[in-house]
Amino acid sequence: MDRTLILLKPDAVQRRLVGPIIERFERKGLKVIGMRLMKISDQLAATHYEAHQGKPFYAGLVQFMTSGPVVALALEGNQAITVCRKLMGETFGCDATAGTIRGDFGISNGFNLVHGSDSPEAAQRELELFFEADDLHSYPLVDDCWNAAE
Ligand code: IDP
Ligand code: MG
Repeated sequence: MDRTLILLKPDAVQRRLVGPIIERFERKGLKVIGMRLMKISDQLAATHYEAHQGKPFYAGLVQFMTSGPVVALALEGNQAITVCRKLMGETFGCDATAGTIRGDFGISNGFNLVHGSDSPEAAQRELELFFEADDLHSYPLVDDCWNAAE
């Protein structure tokens, strides 16, 4: 079982798309093991996006991500990191395939609704940035058997 960090970005909250987007992940078979509505500080945005420091879009990205509340989700499931990235679609809404979250709900480059960890190392690092260990919950669901790897 993999775990990944998903952020529903400020545009998702502002556009009242929190429910429809979480539904995409749940419907696929991912389990919500942590969830927070929160405001990201400048410091947290800088740490989270440190790989992008120096890029032309960096300042705008930090400004966007700190502009209003986000929903942080910790999701668990078989191949969760890869599966979530596929559900999200390409980075820019205008490029993202229809049927994906970014492909169905947005057309902007930067305002692209969701963040998802892109590797196991990133997932572990990002989950620790957004969640205390006590706020991640392992629990059985009645349909776990149908979402198992085997
Ligand atoms: P990802 O979110 O698909 O992993 P990254 O390349 O890691 O994409 O970029 C992080 C975020 O930075 C994107 O989700 C998007 O919000 C923003 N971003 C990336 N490239 C651009 C750009 O060229 N213009 C504006 N915003 C960008
Ligand atoms: Mg990325």
